[in-house]
Amino acid sequence: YELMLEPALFAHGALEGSQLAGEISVLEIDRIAQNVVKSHLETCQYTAEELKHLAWSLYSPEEIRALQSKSCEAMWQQCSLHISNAIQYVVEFAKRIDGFMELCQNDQIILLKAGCLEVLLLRMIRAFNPLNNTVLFEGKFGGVQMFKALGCDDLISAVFELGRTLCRLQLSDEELALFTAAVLLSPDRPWLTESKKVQKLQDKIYVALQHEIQKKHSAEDKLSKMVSKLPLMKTICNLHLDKLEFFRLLHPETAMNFPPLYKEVFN
Ligand code: CLR
Repeated sequence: YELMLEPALFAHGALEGSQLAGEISVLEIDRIAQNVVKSHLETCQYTAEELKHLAWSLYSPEEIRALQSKSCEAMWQQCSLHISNAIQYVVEFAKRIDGFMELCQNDQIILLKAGCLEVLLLRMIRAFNPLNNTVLFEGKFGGVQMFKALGCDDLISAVFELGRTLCRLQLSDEELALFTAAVLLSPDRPWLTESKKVQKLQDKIYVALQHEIQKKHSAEDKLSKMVSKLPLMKTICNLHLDKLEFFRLLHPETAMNFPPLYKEVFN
């Protein structure tokens, strides 16, 4: 019940009357942008400041070797734990986006299940250093070799490739916040019962994103570049599901002990 209160408090009743049907006012765009950016900053796990400091701590070659010599099962267990932990923050992000909690619970779950890995991959750019091709893993930065024990070289190199291409877009936290919200609120996810409602929310977020980009760039240009990365993200999500399925066949015992949230999202 508590979670229903917040959006109610935010809604500007007076504003609605002044709006033409279907038209979004600048005030509403600003309100949406503010809500989404605030939700992102509150739930993004690391502040920009923290990440700037962490970028200096790289794994030593010995530490990389130690990670590489772990068993496949141990490394999967470790990675699934971190992914599951990061998903919890994405769930919290979704809950704080105005309108999300007003969707039926069925749709909330569908959107999170379908979108959380994509959001995670987008959020990764904050923890990705394109200068030396490294990503933050357990407090330090390391390259693809770190994940050798997983036996998923193609998946890992696709993730790093995505990291590099996304970093080239130089997204601000505001742009990242709005883009991840738009990805989460994708009306084309299978089995949605109220996709019209989701569509309306996503439309407004895209308008806000366009508005945000326009402050510095030509919006059409950057927005279309951002949207053009979505297919690669989908490919990575499917590749991850394939790898997980294969791992489950080889090591059913370990897979059974994966974190419940990871299992629920990717079952
Ligand atoms: C993404 C941004 C989050 C913090 C975070 C936590 C875990 C990280 C993830 C980020 C990026 C991708 C990551 C993951 C742990 C393992 C995973 C590095 C930085 C790599 C790509 C391995 C995936 C292995 C699968 C086969 C399970 O705010």
